[in-house]
Amino acid sequence: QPRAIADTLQGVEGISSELFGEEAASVLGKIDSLLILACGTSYYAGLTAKYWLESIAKIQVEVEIASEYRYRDSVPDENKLVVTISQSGETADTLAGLRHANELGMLNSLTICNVSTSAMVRECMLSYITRAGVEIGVASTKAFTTQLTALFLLSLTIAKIRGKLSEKQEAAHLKSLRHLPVAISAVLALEPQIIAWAEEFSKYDNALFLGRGIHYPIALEGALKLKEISYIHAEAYPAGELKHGPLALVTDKMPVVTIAPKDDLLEKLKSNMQEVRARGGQLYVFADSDTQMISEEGIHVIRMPENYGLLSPILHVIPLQLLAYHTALVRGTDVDKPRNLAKSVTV
Ligand code: F1P
Repeated sequence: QPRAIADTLQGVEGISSELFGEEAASVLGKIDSLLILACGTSYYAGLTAKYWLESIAKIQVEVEIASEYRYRDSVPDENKLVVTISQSGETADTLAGLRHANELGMLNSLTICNVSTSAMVRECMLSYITRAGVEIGVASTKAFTTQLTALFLLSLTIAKIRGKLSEKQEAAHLKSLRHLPVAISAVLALEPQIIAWAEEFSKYDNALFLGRGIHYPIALEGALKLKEISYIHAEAYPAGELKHGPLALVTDKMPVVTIAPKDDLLEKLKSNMQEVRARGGQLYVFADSDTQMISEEGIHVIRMPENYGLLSPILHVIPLQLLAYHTALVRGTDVDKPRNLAKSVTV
């Protein structure tokens, strides 16, 4: 993943619309909202990007599951940018969503895609090609982190066009982006601790994943990875939703993976964690290095090497991918070719 991200950032000297193609200056200059369409892991990349686009570029964003979008008559808006996200660029549902938006009159389109020769790139006006390389496994991993990298660049680009990005902010964001490969290498060094968790984790039949804010989509992705390759039933919730239903599932047989970076939502998240502990649920917490955590039985903590601010989701997803991977290895499932799934869903 460090190399895939470094490759995806190759040639990025500064933030400029040209990163997205020749016509990008005119297209990105006239848009006033975005509609993101994608499936599976790519959809979760879109949900994460919504936070960046809103907070950095101050622009309105809708994120839709592509397989559902085409069955709606959404209100056409010619100043909307339709953004598709796809590893393969051939996913039938995402292509159908794009065509549906085009038919409704929304013609400005951009794709974040890993395959430059794909249908998605041909059909979209603008593109950013991620350089994740070939993904052997069906379950997306480096495709996801490179998509997030490209979506962060898109957020910065739209922010700059809209006059919402100072030179100082641009330089600071670029510095953080360029440091990502090193930061990810440090996260990968957590693997022995995750292997130890996977031994325990593999004995469960169900798992919950909790996150808040920008880390909620990362919780969704962590649950999806676990489902896809270890076949453990996993669901993700924004932690505040626990008390609206899922808390009924929490017993000492329910592990609860919690993404707990040190941010403004941490105190609220801690009270959600107490609700879990009070029902006997085992907490598996990914905290930041300086997060204050109570040390008690039933709370397992792995600390991330550094707090990564706005780009923290890119780091926090890596241990979740590793947890799914090692849990699957312990359970003896095929991590590259999960049953019933295809790498590219073209029908
Ligand atoms: C979307 C997706 C992947 C998933 C699997 C099935 O593909 O849902 O996220 O891992 O491969 O398809 P894509 O549009 O990103 O190629």
